[in-house]
Amino acid sequence: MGQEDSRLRRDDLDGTQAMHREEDLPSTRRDELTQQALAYGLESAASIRDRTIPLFNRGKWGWSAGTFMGVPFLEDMRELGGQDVAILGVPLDTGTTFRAGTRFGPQAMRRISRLGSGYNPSLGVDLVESLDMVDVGDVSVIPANIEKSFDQIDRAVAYLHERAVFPVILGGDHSIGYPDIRGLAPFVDGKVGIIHFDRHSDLSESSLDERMHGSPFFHATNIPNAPPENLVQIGIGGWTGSREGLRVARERRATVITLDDVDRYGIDRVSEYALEIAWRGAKAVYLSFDIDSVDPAFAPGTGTPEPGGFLPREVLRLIRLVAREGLAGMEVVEVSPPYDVADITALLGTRVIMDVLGTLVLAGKLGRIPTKEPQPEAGTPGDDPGPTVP
Ligand SMILES: [Mn+2]
Repeated sequence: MGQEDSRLRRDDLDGTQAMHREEDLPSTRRDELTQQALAYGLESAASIRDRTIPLFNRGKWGWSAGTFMGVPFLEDMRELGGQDVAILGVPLDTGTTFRAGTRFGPQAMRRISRLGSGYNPSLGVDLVESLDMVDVGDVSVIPANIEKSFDQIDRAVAYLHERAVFPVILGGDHSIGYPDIRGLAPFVDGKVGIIHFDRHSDLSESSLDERMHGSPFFHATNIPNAPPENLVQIGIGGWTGSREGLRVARERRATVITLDDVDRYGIDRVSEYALEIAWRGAKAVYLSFDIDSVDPAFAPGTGTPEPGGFLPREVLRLIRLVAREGLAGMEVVEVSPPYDVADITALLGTRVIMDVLGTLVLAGKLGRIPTKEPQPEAGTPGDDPGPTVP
């Protein structure tokens, strides 16, 4: 405890020692892992300066929740092709204007999706038998730059379409709707219709000077083969919508169906009308599902809750009805786990996905309905029709 012991010299600091040791530390293994991630995760969009960032994130930050429904993780993206469905996470909340948190949406939906077997007794469909599904992990988004993130998302989604695998996109805030459609449109030989569930029309050109989560459909419907006449929005209403969005909808002749319209005309008629609008002269239809279309009593885990939304039973029925004509892809956006209660919002998001997939299978639009080899055995208990109830 002498006077000289209390002298503090820069050379004696742990920090200084670490600086010197760092020079001698090899980076061999890290470099190998980076190269492997680039090989498996593919090259990023041209706008990304750091070329060590792969297009599909292969592990760094995130990716710890297991895969969606426990399906295999496709680590090497060069092997994509021939599968029916690819689950793609887009952990972005840079587009939120107020309450952030949707970057945790993909991992929350993946985690709670394991509550379920893949079989649904009311649809009578077994996704495990009917679909070859892989989880391809997350897009490497650039949180500080939404336009670079759009470039990454567009490129990743385009890669899935190029390989003809049905994309299920786990958002993410709704800004990703624009690059999701930008990645799809070049692969459709004709017009793309959009069926959009939301309390908000998301048709503003910008928010806070940028393209944010209130603007995906303004920019998506600027894509030449995604015209606004084929955009149908279902569930709009409440006090968080933007006036500009309705002006744009009027000017561009998009179709806005409020929740009061749904009450007035009923689920069945609304679904038929939505299909008619989206499919008019179109070759493909994309489904964009904002979880805030559901009442916040059932979906509190979202950034812009708006009371008076759909009941889960209503929205699941509507979703099944609009999916039966086939889809070119889907997204579930705005699940924000920091605001969630007992995972119910994330769970509902997974159920929207599973109901759509089950419907596509039953409609013969995706995968297959497997049948057993016929078993020629007379008088099996299965032939017994059971007691008749008078
Ligand atoms: Mn919304």
